[in-house]
Amino acid sequence: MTDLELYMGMPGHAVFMRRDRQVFAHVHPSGSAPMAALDIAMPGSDPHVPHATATPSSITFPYGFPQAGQYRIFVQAKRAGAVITGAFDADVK
Ligand SMILES: [Cu+2]
Repeated sequence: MTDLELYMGMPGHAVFMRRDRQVFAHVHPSGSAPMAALDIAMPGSDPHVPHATATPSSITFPYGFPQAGQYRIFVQAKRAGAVITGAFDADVK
């Protein structure tokens, strides 16, 4: 894939959400602290400030599921000017 573009300052965004909504994480390819934690550490900072201007040809999202359960994972990226969204299900044992 060579047409990835930065979207909101990042190559991609992923949300991991357990079906009962007790677990929620917004993750970027570079890894991500919870936004609430970032805001405490760096008040007013925007986690979507880009770390790099070059977009990679593929993106991965580092995430360790903290608890078992049924998860839905949403991924957003921008390709050739269009934002694409994918939804995936994961059964974490
Ligand atoms: Cu994001």
